[in-house]
Amino acid sequence: MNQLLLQALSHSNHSGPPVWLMRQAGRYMPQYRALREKYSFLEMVHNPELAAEVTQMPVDILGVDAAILFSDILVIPEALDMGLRFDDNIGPIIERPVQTADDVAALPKPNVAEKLHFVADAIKLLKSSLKVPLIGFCGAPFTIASYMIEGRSSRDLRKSKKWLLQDPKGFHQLLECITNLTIDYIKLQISAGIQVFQIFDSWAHVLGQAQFKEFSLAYLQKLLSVLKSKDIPSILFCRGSSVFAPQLAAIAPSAISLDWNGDLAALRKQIPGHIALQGNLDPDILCAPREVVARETRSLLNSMEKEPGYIFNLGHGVLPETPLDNVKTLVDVVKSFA
Ligand code: 1CP
Repeated sequence: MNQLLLQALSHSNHSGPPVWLMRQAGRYMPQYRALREKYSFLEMVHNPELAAEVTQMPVDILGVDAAILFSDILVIPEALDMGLRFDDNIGPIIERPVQTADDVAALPKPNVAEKLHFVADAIKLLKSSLKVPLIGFCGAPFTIASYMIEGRSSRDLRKSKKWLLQDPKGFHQLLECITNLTIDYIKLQISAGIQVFQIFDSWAHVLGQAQFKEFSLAYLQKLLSVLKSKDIPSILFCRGSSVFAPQLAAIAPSAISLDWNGDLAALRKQIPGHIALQGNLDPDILCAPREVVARETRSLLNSMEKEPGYIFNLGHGVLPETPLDNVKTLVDVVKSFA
């Protein structure tokens, strides 16, 4: 069993850093695209055998040090029967978004373990075959709320921000509802066998510091307390994590995953040493010529040399147009850095 990720999370890795990539299983991979010709994204997510096969793909093809469960953060609104679908051009669409506190009160109260049993089934299948740690995940309540309100991906989250400014109480009711379901979802993944858990707050960067504290951090803290009580190492990723790092450090996750805007070595000096760091290569670099990929990867590795709590990753997910060979180059460069 490859223990590098768990060692880095406990600051005891004295060889080269572990590497895995957000969105390491996805459309940039020809093997993934071949499966997608036969099945829709949601069919793959709902089918434990297919989800396990795709989770395993980057471990076999790239040689990464961790697998992340193939699923999506939006299974929570799906469990609320909000009419989730994925359009190849638009991305996720939620047919029946929530607009008022009354809409929140009218949401169903699903049994998460029943509705999302396919996630537990995929984890159980993977447990017997994987030779690297399996990362479970969920969306941060604020990020999930934003999709539930906007109905699809939106650059500025105007409706969500209008709501939280006009009716903070109603907005908190929505966040509470999502948080309670997510706690059940985290417990489901832990009992099925995940070893590490990452929380994605992909839209946190639209919030100011005080808004982040009130509408995101407070709920992230609730999710972290569940992970802590079960001794599962946690990684917090935000778009905006370079800016929110002091606030994130205050709720003490095992690791913070940094976006690419911050200088990782400089942030290392600011973030308390007991918190591991993950990141933060700009995903666009992976679309550059291969020598640029190798040079930038080495440069980041050199800046974090001898850091026992460092996990190599990107500052956000692999872009669909990324050449597979460039991703292989990145992983090879990290693996040859002793
Ligand atoms: O085949 C396809 O077209 C599907 C593309 C795809 C994939 C591969 C989507 C749709 N989701 C996923 C898998 C996924 N999503 C994983 C597991 C696989 C892996 O990482 O290797 C994870 C962890 C996620 C998490 C996720 N989904 C986030 C958080 C991370 C991030 O990218 O910020 C978000 C925001 C989503 C929503 C979502 N699902 C899919 C898309 C294209 C999006 C983003 C839409 C947007 O930008 O608003």
